[in-house]
Amino acid sequence: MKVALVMGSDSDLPVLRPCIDVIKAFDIELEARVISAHRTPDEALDFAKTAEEKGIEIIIAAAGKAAHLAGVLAAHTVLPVIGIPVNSSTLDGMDSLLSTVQMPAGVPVATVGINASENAGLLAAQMLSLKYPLLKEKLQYHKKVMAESVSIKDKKLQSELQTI
Ligand code: RP5
Repeated sequence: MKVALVMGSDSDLPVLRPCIDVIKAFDIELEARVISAHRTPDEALDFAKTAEEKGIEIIIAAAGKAAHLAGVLAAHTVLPVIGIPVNSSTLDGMDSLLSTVQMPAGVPVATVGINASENAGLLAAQMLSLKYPLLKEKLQYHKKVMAESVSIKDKKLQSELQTI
C-alpha cells in the first residue's frame, strides 16, 4: 500500500509532519514530493498522470495561498485526492481552504481542515483499510486508544472538580 504526499513548497513541510508520522505509524509506504501547480505545472501534470502506474493508491496534496495543487492533480487522475489547505498567508489559510475545497462538480477533492494534516493521513489510512484488513484492525485499535485517553481526561476533570 502506497500513499503520495505532494506539497506545493518545502515551506509547507512543518505542517505536514503529523501526516507523515501517521502514515509511517501505520506502515504505509510514502512517496513525498515538492511539486507546485503554478511553479512546476508540467511536473504536476506528469505526476498525476503516472501516479497510478507507480503503485500510488491515494494522493494527499498540501498547498497554501491560491492552493490549486490538489484540484489540478485530481483533474488528471481517478485516484482519490485528499487536500490539505496550508496556512501560509496573511489570510490565515482561508484562501487555501476555499481554493482547495470549492471544486466544481465532477472533480472531487476530499478536503480536511486548515493545517489538519494528521486527519489527512488518517483519512488515507481509512480509505486503504477497505482493501487491507490488517490496517483496519490497526485503525480500530487506534480509535480505542484515543477514546481511552479522553476517558482518562474526563476522570481527571471530575476529580479536579471535587477539589474546587
Ligand atoms: C504555495 O505557496 C505553497 O504551497 C506554500 O504554502 C506557499 C508559499 O510557498 P513558498 O513561497 O514558501 O515557496 O504554493
